[in-house]
Amino acid sequence: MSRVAVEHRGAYELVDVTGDVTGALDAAGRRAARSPIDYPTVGDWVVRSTEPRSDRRVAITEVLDRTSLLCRRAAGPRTRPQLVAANADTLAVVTTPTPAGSGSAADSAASDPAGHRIEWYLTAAFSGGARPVIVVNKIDTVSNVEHEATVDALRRRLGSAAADVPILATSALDGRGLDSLGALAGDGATVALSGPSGVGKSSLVNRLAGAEVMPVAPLSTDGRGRHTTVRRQLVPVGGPDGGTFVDTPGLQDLIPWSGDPGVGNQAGRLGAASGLAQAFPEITERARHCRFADCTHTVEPDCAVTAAVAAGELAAQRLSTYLELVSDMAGDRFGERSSPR
Ligand SMILES: Nc1nc2c(ncn2[C@@H]2O[C@H](COP(=O)(O)OP(=O)(O)OP(=O)(O)O)[C@@H](O)[C@H]2O)c(=O)[nH]1
Ligand SMILES: [Mg+2]
Ligand SMILES: [Zn+2]
Repeated sequence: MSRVAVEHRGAYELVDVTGDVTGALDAAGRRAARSPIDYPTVGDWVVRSTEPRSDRRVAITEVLDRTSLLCRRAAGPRTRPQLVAANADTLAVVTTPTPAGSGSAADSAASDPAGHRIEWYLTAAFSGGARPVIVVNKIDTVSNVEHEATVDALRRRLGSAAADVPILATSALDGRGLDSLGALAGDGATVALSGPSGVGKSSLVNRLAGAEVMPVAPLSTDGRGRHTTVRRQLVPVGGPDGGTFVDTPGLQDLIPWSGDPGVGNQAGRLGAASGLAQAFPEITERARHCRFADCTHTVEPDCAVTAAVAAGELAAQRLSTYLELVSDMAGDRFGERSSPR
């Protein structure tokens, strides 16, 4: 069995016991592919030919069923999925702490200056069958009080979902919290890291691997990341537990893919509805009691969700975050919904 470590245009760097080879999907696989989801991606387990073809690539003859698929909506006007990683057990959403005095902690902790929103990542993880974990990195840059305030603000912001989302605090500089992060990849598990540019994803991976596997670069003068990592890459970490990390390029935005990720569990297929239900349990549970099955929780009468906000049982901010996410997933931001004329 081989695993896809790096993806190039039409070719894949594969790792297995015999070492590294480059592979390409065979003609039958290409013919059968209906969408980007049907192509191999980083983290996939594949079956390959032993002998290289004339172009010195081996043929990938089969992509094994995935246990999870992290998938985002590609930026731009066309509705298309973009794969982040396959078979990740955990999605580590990396963020940084909020120094005191930099605005309202409750708002800024969950959305960093680049505007990235933790709830989007959580929904993508849950939709695709990976367990989300939040990693607050660079805790060496703030006081303990500030770092605890960041974690508290995150928990408050995540509402009922907070119970299902562990929050780790790390420093790739002084090594704090790295054992907990490394432990997520114990027993041969795979942990994908995602988040905005410059939060220290590659620095964390390098620390865990004990080598400069991934390039790292300082922030630009305005404090933003420089998009140093340009490709997704599998990074095996040594140690008794084995385990694998997937480093990924920093994202402006991760909008969960609303289509079928093609993965499931005993309860059935996963996907956007299941992801939203896990990321916003207190909203989706109430929504079952709305008068209209297709209630948008905005203007409808007998809406159990807006009633909960009015009664002070549900934070208005939580509902507006949910509605914004649903609208992003529907592609409203790209003007895809045809407006009635
Ligand atoms: N003080 C401090 N600096 C850190 C820490 N982790 C990373 N950095 C610094 O932050 C900068 C960006 O780190 P990277 O690891 O390149 O960030 P990244 O998330 O991989 O960024 P992209 O690849 O652009 O997505 C570098 O200057 C790192 O040295 C940390 O825990 N503490
Ligand atoms: Mg990086
Ligand atoms: Zn409603």
